[in-house]
Amino acid sequence: MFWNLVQHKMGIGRQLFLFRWMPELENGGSNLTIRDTESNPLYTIDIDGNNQYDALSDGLLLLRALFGLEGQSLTAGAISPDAVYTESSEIKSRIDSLGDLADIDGNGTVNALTDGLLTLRYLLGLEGDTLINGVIEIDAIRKSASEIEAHIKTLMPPL
Ligand SMILES: [Ca+2]
Ligand SMILES: [Ca+2]
Repeated sequence: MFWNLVQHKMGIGRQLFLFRWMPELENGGSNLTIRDTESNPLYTIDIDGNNQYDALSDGLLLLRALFGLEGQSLTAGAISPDAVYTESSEIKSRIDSLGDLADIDGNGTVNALTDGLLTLRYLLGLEGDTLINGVIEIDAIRKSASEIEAHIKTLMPPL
């Protein structure tokens, strides 16, 4: 079911089926913890800590975590051989620490089928319309591909 859903959203489907990862944030962005990536380079999307940004490890781990997967369901097949962080609890903690930075489209919530998919697509090398097609919410602050790309790049400092 999970992969059917992801494959659907990776295509051209328009239906927004949102998973609320942090329901306490639904009231808006005022209670988000603001983090400064430039002064704190620890906040990156190198989730498994192998000093590389990879779609099929880091991107997939982020997407799965945003879908609420835990334990083996979170990490199976998605940890690089040279990963520093291999336990699902460590992976989840690193993703949690991203906080509002993982809100790629800036709409105030962190969602799998928007923020998670945008990150995975970007790590897969997709850009422009292919990057954002079907996954930008109506209330997104960052709506254009260039804005989305710029935000994701702030989470990808040189390693
Ligand atoms: Ca990595
Ligand atoms: Ca968002």
